[in-house]
Amino acid sequence: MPTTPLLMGVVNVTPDSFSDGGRWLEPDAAIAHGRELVADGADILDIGGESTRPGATRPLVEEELGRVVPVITALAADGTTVSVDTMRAEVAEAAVAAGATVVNDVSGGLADPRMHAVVARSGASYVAMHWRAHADHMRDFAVYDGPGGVVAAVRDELARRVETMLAAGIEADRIVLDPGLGFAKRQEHNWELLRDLQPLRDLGFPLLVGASRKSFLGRLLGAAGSPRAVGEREHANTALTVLLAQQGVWGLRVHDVRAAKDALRVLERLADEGDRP
Ligand code: PMM
Repeated sequence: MPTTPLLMGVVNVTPDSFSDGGRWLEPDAAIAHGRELVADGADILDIGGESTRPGATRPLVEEELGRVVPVITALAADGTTVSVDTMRAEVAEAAVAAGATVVNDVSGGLADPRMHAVVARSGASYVAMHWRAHADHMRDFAVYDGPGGVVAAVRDELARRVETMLAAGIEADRIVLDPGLGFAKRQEHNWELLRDLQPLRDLGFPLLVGASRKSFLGRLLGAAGSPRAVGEREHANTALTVLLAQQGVWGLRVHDVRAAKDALRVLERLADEGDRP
């Protein structure tokens, strides 16, 4: 049985995230929500101040800083492991100064040329996700026509990101990779990646996967043309939690930590054979 994945609980301090936009925009609400997720079993809290929903426009850097820094400061002061979900080096730097120890960059460094240098200096762990373009035009980049399709393309593009990270001085043991479900991916691309994560694992880095509440699950569960509502996709995510845990992923980025934790507890109990006669 592989080791149990870490659960990264999502705290979106945004007005417009697809999954929970606006619910935790006030710092106190976001902090309280983060504490709830820790009580539910989150190992890491991922604090984000920019929505990456398809078509989203970017906040000003000052807005993003104003959203995430107070929340990170409070949650890190609790002793919780905090990750900042940002594509901006300036925000990553401020977040680490406020107590974050993980930088989760959905662009893998492509959105901000200073990111890798800042992460290298910071000593933080670095989650580099597969990404091709900002949310307002990422749909145009969801084309994977080469040999090996989406799986080979994601593997090769992440491998190139790793080279630039290492060259910038981010040590290998600080790097985590993420296939970037839903980012410049059509429905079928997400399923192909979930079906075949092994080539990404073969790159030799821990994997984080974020499937929670994403539209490919809504499309699967809904009727033609009307995806299942965001809050009603949890059982499907639980199925993926089990699948991905059994494949030995390092971490799962989830909104409903309690549901994911319950699934992991079942797997852990099954792996504990102490009750065999
Ligand atoms: N997905 C979202 C945001 N940040 N970070 C990583 N590493 N992986 C993801 O899949 C990912 C992410 C979008 O989801 P949200 O709007 O619910 O936060």
